[in-house]
Amino acid sequence: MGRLVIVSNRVADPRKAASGGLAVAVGQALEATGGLWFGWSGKIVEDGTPGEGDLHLQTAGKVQLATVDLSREDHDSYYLGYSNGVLWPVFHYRLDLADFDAGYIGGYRRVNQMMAHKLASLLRPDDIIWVHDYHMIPLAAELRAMGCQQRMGFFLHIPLPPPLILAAVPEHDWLMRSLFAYDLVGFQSEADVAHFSRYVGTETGADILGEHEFRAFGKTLQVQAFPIGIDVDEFTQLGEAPEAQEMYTQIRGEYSRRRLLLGVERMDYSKGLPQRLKAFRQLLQAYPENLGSATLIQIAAPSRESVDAYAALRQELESLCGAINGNFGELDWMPVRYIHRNVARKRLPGLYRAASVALVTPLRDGMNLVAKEFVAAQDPDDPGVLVLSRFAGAAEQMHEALLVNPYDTTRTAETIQRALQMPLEERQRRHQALLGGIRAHDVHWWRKRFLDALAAVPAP
Ligand code: ADQ
Repeated sequence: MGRLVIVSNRVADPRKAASGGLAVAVGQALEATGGLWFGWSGKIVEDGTPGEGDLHLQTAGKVQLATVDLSREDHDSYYLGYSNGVLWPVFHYRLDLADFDAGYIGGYRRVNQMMAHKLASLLRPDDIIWVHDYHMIPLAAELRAMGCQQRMGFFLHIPLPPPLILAAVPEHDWLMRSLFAYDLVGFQSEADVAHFSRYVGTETGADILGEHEFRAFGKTLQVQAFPIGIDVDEFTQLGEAPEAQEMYTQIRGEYSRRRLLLGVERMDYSKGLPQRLKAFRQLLQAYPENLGSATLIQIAAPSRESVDAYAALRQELESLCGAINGNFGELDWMPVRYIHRNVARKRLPGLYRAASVALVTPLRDGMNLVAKEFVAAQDPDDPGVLVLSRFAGAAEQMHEALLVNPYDTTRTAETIQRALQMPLEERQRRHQALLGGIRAHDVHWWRKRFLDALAAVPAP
């Protein structure tokens, strides 16, 4: 097989711990095989010329890192504007939060063109190119326009919404047509594949050749669900290291007389944080035996703070936490501990293990790796319970979690109560089944399945 070339918006040194699902999964994939990782350097050149940026090359172990700087104008229109102001909200079904500024698309196209141009100069004829996520949808089309004939695959880490929601993006037909420049397109869930199939069936008149094969614009495209996993062994080892053990001992000590509930994510409106806090408030109201005991540690790492919708979310969350603590708290018990910071990855397993219940309740999520990490970190003899939103891609696989509709506050609170009271034998049984699933479908399985499927695509 040829060299693996990964393209994603952000590039991270795979030898260093990263936060963010994509960085974690892709870093591990590349470290295993070696190859080239290409993307934005993270640097913004204030007075840079749009459509231009310096290319930086660096070696990190077996991996070559190639990154490009962005001008301020490109960053604002391509990254903040089109990627995070249009595609992210629409793909998470939030048309109300989309900012359809007609100026953004120019930057999105320009940056994809520039990226394609820089990448083309580094490519070898037998490279296998694997492009990640919504920032880079048109990259293959740009590379093809320059004559690149390598095998190209695309994986979307976020959901693909139903056709009528997708159609709200003014450039939806251009975006979806761009996907046909790839040989293989992967989605997180079967629901996403079904949305794709319905979209191309109704909007483009594509021929549906088989469950996974579509023909349109003179091109045949393979499409499949490849649910992403975590590196279970790595995460288990991380849990045995001193940082995680210390975290576990400290939290268990602090909460020895209490029941701990835990939420961990980037601060993002897709993660259902206000709804979760309302369900927790309902739990305290409806089941007063939890007063003085149930404590929610909510970690929400800062994310995309210069996008307006994120600042509003932060305010809403802070006010909800303040109100819950004010109304229910005692001198010796605060129901919510809200932390607007990253937790060091090495400490995370200890925190997960100390919790009786994890609340993973996004309104929409491509997959959600926190759900899988929580399961991997548990003590099999005395495991915690996972409360999982049915709207996370992970819900298609993790049937033994307690599935909830996060918009339904009353029943979510009921389910949290059930989780807190679940007998040991049931917890063990559910945990064992969940762990078996995430082990069988881990990140190595995901990578191999995608790359095998890409290699198997018939030559044009
Ligand atoms: P994200 O939206 O970032 O990923 P997720 O899948 O949960 O969501 O991955 C988050 C990762 O970052 C996890 O590894 C987690 O441990 C870490 N993390 C989150 N908050 C943290 C914090 N406060 N401190 C430290 N670490 C933190 C996108 C999609 C998801 C999809 C992934 C992978 O939105 O649906 O599962 O990509 O494809």
